[in-house]
Amino acid sequence: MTTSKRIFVIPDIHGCLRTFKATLEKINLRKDDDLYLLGDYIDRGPDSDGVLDFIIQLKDDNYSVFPLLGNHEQTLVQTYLEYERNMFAYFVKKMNKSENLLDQDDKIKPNYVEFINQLKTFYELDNFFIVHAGIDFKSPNPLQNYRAMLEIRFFDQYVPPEFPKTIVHGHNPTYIEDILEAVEKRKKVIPLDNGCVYSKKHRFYDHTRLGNLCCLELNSFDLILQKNIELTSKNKDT
Ligand SMILES: [Mn+2]
Repeated sequence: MTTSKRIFVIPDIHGCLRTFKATLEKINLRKDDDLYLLGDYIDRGPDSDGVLDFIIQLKDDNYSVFPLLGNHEQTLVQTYLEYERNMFAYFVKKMNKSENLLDQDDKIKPNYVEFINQLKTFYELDNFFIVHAGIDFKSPNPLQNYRAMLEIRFFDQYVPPEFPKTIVHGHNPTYIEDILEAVEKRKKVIPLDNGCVYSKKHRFYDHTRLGNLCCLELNSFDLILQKNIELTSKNKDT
């Protein structure tokens, strides 16, 4: 008898460390599980540095964690290179509420740079393509369009029928009924980001249909939901 190991996918955590930890407790994460994380660990939520520290700790403790790059991590590193110091500090501290990612000189703490620089843009399993945002099938070389993999939205109608894998992605806050339907029908594209950080009334979103951190197990297709349990909310409209 073969027992396949459990393979979990968790999308955009956005600084929601308590919610992330509660999710891992709910699934009782073990070292023989694989855990794929879809990126966007930082910004908006209360504890960006705490989330990065915790993921780094899981890896150090020999959990099989496969963290992907999200556009927020990419943007953090990119704006550091492009902006002058005060603008960068304003961007990180005031706009994204992630001041603990910076040291006293307003540089990104070196261990976070090291962590972000080794993040992959996608993972391919036998039956799954795992990516932060999606794939731009309208571009000439979709599987080399790494920018789209971090930023694209609403691509599912362009997935060609011959594309052999199920695409599991985050990035775009998706109402819970649409996630449940995609999982139940095992659609070709599975959105997993239920906007866990958007648990309070919001200008654009109906927050009553958001606010869970989702966790999908790829063999059973069990979907585990964890409500946002952050004590403070720094999430701003964006
Ligand atoms: Mn994103």
